[in-house]
Amino acid sequence: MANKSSTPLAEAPARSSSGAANVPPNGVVSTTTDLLSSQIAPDFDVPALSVETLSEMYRQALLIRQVEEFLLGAAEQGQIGGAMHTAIGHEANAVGAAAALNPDDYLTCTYRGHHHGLAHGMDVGRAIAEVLGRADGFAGGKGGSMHFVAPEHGMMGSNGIVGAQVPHAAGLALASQLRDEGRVAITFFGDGALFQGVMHETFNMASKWKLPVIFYCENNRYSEMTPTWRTSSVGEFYLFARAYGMESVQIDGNDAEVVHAAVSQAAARARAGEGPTFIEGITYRLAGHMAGDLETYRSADEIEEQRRHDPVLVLRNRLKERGASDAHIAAIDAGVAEAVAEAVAFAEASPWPDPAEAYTDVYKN
Ligand SMILES: Cc1ncc(C[n+]2csc(CCOP(=O)(O)OP(=O)(O)O)c2C)c(N)n1
Ligand SMILES: [Mg+2]
Repeated sequence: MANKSSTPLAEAPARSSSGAANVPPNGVVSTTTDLLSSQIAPDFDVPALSVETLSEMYRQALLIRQVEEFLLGAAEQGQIGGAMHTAIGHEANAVGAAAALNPDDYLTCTYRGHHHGLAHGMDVGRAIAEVLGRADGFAGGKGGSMHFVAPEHGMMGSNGIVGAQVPHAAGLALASQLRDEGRVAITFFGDGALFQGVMHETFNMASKWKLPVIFYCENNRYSEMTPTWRTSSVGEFYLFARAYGMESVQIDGNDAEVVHAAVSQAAARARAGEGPTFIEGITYRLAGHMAGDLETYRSADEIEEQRRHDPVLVLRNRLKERGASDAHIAAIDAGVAEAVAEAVAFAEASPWPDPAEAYTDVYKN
């Protein structure tokens, strides 16, 4: 059964019989902040991906990381209007899922969605331009970081309202089902979103109607500045879905190969008319909740510990284990650095939107 091909950067402590190394007083488990996602072993087979596929996933994860590091710096210099949330540390959830789906499958996600948009094929220069509020952005600079949208890539919208993108995905899945399109909808949300009522209405309806939708919880153990173990009555989030008669799994969300396997299975189930799957990807936010977060609510030691299972390094190590040469990896690194520099230059050269544009696309024409 358990067949995890993951090799973490360093040996992780074994899970205790109760499921976690340190269980807080209220007894919750996968919500604890000191759980390394490498401690989660999937109870399904994880097929080994080719070096070619792993290389592409590593390239994407590194590119996403470097784009977001640039954006954090730009935000600190006051170049970005509004709130900006990075997914530094979450990259494997995006690249593993995107590699398992078709380019025209539907996607919705949260305000923390740069990684999903980029993994789903959005142009890097235009994505950065959107965050910088420039005319070449995907929404002409009007959406910004929190409202990535690119229907031509199946990216139907990120959303600043916690949980709101989840019923949207069920609606897209219903449309696909009614039109017999064969398209799957995947929606990403955080652990904090699980306490919104609309999530549970959606789970019930999607399960009852066997909608082709994948509910993917990026459990980073924090809802803004609050550790989820302080607020959740349930320790293992994937169990919520079982109450709705839905398949659900808990996986290492920092291991793109495991994510790929879980999403592939969920997509096959959805396309076969067998309904939704809930995936709980255990991950960790290595940067603040948003640019400017002082991070007084967690210790530097906790973050350092979690860096041992940084998803970008997991992919790099996996490539080495599978025989990729140092030169091969160095060539990917150089290509990413060049691509990011080009994209940044494009975005920074993009003009500001014409002020008259402020009144267009506000309502449907
Ligand atoms: C309906 C609603 N309530 C509250 C907020 C404020 N808020 C923004 S992000 C956030 C935390 C969400 O945490 P989680 O779902 O775990 O996602 P994460 O930010 O960790 O990725 C909250 C409460 C909001 N945007 N929308
Ligand atoms: Mg969270």
